[in-house]
Amino acid sequence: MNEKAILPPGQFELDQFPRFGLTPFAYRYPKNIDTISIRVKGDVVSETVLSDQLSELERVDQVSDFHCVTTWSRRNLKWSGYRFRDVFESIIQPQAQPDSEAGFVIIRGQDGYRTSMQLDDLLAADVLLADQLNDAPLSIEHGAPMRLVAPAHYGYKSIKHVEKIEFCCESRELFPFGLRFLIHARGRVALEERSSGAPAWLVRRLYKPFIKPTI
Ligand SMILES: Nc1nc2c(c(=O)[nH]1)N[C@H]1C(S)=C(S)[C@@H](COP(=O)(O)O)O[C@H]1N2
Ligand SMILES: [Mo]
Repeated sequence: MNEKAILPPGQFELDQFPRFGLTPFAYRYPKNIDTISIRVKGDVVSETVLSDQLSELERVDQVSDFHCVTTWSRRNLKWSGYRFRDVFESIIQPQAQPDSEAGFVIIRGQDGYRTSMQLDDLLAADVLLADQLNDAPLSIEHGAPMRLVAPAHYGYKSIKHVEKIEFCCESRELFPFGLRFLIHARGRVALEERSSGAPAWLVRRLYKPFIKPTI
């Protein structure tokens, strides 16, 4: 992924890594950045809080590229944290016991921003719950105390300041009807799943005027 000189379709390389958020969220900062506390809820047998047990898992360092749907990419970010798959298998499955049908997962940040991912996609080896970026503790700008990193998906799936993970047996719409086209249920970068409904080229063009003011 990182060695390749070519970026995914429709992306251009940025020489910085800005904090980015949709306007309602961009200036909302998390209340708690000192302790990790992520509630696992939804279609589970018992609600569980992820916190100190995470540090018993294998720490994983990973260099990956980050792709915002508005078309900028930042290459070679060095993340450190825990594989979502390890968190799922070692803590979530035994403790929370999600329903075996719960393949739709809603992840929410302390600022209220949320997204959904398919459990299958979250279990990919490169999906992390990260607490470090470029050898330093994650800053508030980039998602302290812990964020999701899903490099194969557009940035809007990589929730910062994660506070809740909800397992659901049924999928749900998270955006109001008129804004739904802005996101895609899976959001895979390689397939240019930028939007639901609108063609990728149109979405790229729509975002163009917003790139400068938002980075
Ligand atoms: N909690 C939260 N997570 C979020 C967002 C947000 O506004 N709030 N924005 C998303 C979008 S659209 C992108 S591109 C990335 C940007 O990550 P960065 O701010 O670390 O660059 O965060 C994603 N995760
Ligand atoms: Mo984004």
